[in-house]
Amino acid sequence: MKRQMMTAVAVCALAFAAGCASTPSPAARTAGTEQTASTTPAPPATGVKADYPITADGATAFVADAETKWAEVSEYVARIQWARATNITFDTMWLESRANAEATELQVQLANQAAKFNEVQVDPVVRRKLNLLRLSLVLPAPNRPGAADELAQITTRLDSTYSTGKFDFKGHQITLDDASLILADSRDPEETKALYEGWRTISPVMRDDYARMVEIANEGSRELGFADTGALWRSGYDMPADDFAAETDRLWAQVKPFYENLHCYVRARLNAKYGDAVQPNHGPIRADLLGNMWSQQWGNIYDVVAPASGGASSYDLTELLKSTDYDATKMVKTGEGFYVSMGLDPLPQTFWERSQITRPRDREVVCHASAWNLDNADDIRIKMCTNVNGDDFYTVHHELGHNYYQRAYKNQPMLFRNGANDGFHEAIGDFVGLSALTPTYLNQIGLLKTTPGAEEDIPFLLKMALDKIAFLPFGLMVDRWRWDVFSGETAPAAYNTAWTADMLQYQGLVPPGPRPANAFDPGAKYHVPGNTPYTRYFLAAIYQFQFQRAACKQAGWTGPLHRCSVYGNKEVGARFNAMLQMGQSQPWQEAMKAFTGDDGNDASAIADYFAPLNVWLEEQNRGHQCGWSAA
Ligand code: X8Z
Ligand code: ZN
Repeated sequence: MKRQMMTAVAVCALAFAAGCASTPSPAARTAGTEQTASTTPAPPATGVKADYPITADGATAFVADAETKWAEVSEYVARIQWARATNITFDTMWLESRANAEATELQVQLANQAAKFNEVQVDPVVRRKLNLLRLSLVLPAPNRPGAADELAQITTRLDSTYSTGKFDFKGHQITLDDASLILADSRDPEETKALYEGWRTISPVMRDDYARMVEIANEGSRELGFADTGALWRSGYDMPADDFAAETDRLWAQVKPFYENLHCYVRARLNAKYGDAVQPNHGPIRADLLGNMWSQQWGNIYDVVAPASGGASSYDLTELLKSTDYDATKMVKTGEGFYVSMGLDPLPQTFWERSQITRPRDREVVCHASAWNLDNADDIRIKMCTNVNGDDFYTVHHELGHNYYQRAYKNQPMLFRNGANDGFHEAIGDFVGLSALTPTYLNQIGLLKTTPGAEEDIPFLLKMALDKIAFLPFGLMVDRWRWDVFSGETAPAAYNTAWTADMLQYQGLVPPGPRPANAFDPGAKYHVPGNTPYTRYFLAAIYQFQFQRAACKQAGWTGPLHRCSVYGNKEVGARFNAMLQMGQSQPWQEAMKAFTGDDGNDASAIADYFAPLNVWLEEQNRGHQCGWSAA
């Protein structure tokens, strides 16, 4: 997703909206593919007036005009972005670059105009909007002719190169989704290595573009008063940028011992399966053995690491979905059903008419899942290449969380139509997913025949930890790498070695073999060429458990947190929706307090949820030398 303001648009798509925000549309049109040319608006002219008085009234007038203008432009740009993301061609790339450049120029202009009111005493709501205008860009262009165009061409090219990437595997050209499906199930280290290395052949071509993009965006960030683009990204959390970085360190220190326990246990089980030559029982883990292209979630290798005693886990969601009559659309309907059970409105008919739920066979698209709001109101959609499996069952709930958030805050003023922070936007659907993955819920919707007893707690928690705990260091390292790139600490020649070093330091992982001299492995992870800030997912991995703990308390649940499901609980739904409706109108700490009562970020909820597993892991690891050397 992209960055940006609160554009109409995608959460997880390039360009504007940063995580899932949206914008209002001025004319409340029923924008649709069926619109005729005569109703199609002309490209919006850029800019608002140049000469507002530098007074409180001037600030109010400027903000009002900026909101109207941004509503108009963001919808226009969102529709072009959707057209490119669902049909990548020379022409749609051309159009998107043009539209993105115009929108960036407008946002830079608005950010600079907002700064003129820095010394003026204004109403707090106006002050918040002025600040948001300054922070709204993910990649600002400098204010010189041609810069926004060059930047936009690079970002569209990077995103499209990633999305159309293919490589040779056993004599066939395969896509990322083909490769991911094989990697999830393969237990042949030669094959997993070939898939890991094969996918990374798509990205060396991106490296020079990426380096140039960093230069331009840094120039733009400095013009807006930030040290570099990383500093701009860290400034969007209602606290000083340095405090935010320190806060992520603090949270990581809280959860790291748990990750190290999981790492130690999984390494021993991989060693038992593959032997010392493939995976030694000391040091880092070989990244391709973990069932995911970036080793960011490890749930796909549950069968390899399942408790030796006590039998299999209570369920294999992929098997359940496949052996029942699930297809992609039924998975999305099921996800909608969860939100509706909490008292939220069904998705609009246009969602079903306009979403891309499966990969079209006749054209190139951006398959990385995203959720969009095209008109900043009700034109919400997902864009996925859904497969029938457990991973995509989770992703459907995740994406719908973005859409429900977007719709909930649609009545806020334009500049507040966004998540409380970008981590909130990512955490909404994940919170719902925590209930939707419980055996109790799967039994309620008929996927699971019986609800297992307490003997299945450890298998269930282990499976959840393979996804949720394994993700934490990855959620951190992507932007640690980018922060160093933007600050100049990591020069282009060191892009790949720095990435590999961060993998080792944070995740305790190594590639399956030496990387080639031209490797650009960060480019093989969507959010890098897609320019989606990633710390949001680290935050979401913490927030979703804070939401879960609070919701289960509201529901009167007194059992273990991991068995709690809020399915059907309209009281929790109403309180949750009240937080969603706040959008970005107040500092995120207020939204957190409103729903959870918590004062801020708190990793203790994740510890509560997984407490029984952590005890169990420590027993399993007794006598093992855990950890790895990052040197
Ligand atoms: O990008 C996503 C979502 C869209 S916002 C599918 N996620 C991250 C990823 O895939 O790397 C969700 C989990 C983390
Ligand atoms: Zn998301």
